Amino acid sequence: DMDLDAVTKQSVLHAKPDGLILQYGTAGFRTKAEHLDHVMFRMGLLAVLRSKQTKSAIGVMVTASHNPEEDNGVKLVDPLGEMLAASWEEHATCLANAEEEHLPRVLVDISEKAAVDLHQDAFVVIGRDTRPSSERLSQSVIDGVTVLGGQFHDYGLLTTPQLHYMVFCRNSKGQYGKATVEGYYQKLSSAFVELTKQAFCSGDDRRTLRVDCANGIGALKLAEMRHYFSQGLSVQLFNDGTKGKLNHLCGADFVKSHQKPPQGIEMRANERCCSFDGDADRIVYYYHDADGQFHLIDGDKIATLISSFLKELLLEIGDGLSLGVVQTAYANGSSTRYLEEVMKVPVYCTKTGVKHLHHKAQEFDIGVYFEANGHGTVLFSKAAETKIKQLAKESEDEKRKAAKMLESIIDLFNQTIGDAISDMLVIEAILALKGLTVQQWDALYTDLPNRQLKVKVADRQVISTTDAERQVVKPPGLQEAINDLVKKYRLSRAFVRPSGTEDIVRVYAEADSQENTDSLAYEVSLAVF
Ligand code: 16G
Ligand code: ZN
Repeated sequence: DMDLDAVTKQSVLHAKPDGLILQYGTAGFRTKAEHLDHVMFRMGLLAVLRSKQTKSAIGVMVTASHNPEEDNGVKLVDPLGEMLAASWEEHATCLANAEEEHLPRVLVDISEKAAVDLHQDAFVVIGRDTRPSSERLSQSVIDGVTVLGGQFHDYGLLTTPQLHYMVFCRNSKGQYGKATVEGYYQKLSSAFVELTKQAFCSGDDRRTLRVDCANGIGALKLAEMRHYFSQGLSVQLFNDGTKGKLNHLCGADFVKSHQKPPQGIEMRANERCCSFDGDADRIVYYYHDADGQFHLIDGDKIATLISSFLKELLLEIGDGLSLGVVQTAYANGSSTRYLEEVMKVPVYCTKTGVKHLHHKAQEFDIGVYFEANGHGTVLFSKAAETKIKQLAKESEDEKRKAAKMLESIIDLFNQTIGDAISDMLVIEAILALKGLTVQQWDALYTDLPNRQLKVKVADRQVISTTDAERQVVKPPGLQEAINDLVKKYRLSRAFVRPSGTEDIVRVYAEADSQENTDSLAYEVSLAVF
């Protein structure tokens, strides 16, 4: 049973600021670090209940991803390394906002509603990013775990995807990999070396990639890991956290939203660069050409490269395995058109947020999902994995070769969540195997000009949407107004949605020229007021 007196006593040391109300949003709780101590303690409590209920290890990650250094955040990771189930997001919100004196009652409520067996053991794994506040906050998580009698393992500094990987490893009894940082490095690196063998057989063809690490955790982990795959790829680290500030004028989110290179990286014409975000679960590529023009290769183009490679291999093995691509409304219209019309791959659109894409992608034998912002991965069904493993053993020649490559790719992807390090290795392997330059990759299709704007409104929740956030249902009249504006331009599209991470409404527009796109986005933002 729960020692509620102990909880009450401890909780006083992690007091909730008066009047503060927070929501478990798309990526957990996220706000100024100084407001989060009580949330961390309480998420430690909640992780114990979730662990008892699922009879599995549960993860707690302390990070605020691409947010400024002063912010922090926390999210729970479910047994298979997935995002926390939606019904528990509500429990998380209730628990985080409970007044001190109601805390015991709320814990009992959750246990009853979720039918938690309180006699079960609980195990929680904890990771954190490099923010100055993260160490202290993860200690508060530990306080919460221990006061309810939970066991824990604190991994200390980890990328978010590494924590997801650890959770899945622990719950799959070694089937997915070893639940250590070393195990993660070895699993991915040996898959990369195996996959790229053919590409590097002709002499020393070691490739170089410049990586902007957003002054975050990615730098530490990549610096440790690069020795494992150094025969095939040499990575040069920039914004490694020794000088600059986390996410400040750098990182994947900065590059994608400003559509310009980060500060602190030395670019050379036509050479590949990439940026991670602050917790290394997003990646975007870019380069500048001989005229100094900047070219961004976002999550949509990453999804396209990966899908076309997978599709070729699937044709080789000829086994009728289904391939699907999942995007959000932010996917560039050109990417969707290319995937559907040129590559003849089925494309689906879901709401923003990893959990939505992830669940849709699970419907296919092979489900590729990417957000335009560079978050994504590929999921392989159990049936697909079995089939591929069997073909890699039994079939011959070309078919066998393709099956073996797919086998390595299964190991190279982090199948719990988008992972910048894993995605980077997949992309580098594909480019090497196909002999593609970054320009050739970029030339697959031309992005439509696009623009995102933020609009401050009194209450962003007055806007509600449907059709994977592409249509407004409330307030009445707004969708009609957007339709009329969109009609004025060629190749145009626009939508608005309340942000799940900031107190704003986001506007997205696409059209035939940047000028028209900017006008459309501006006009739509006026209609939102
Ligand atoms: C979170 C989501 C990300 C999404 C973004 C949208 C996860 C792990 N992360 O960062 O996928 O693109 O929110 O933010 O789900 P927005 O709602 O403010 O546009
Ligand atoms: Zn992130």
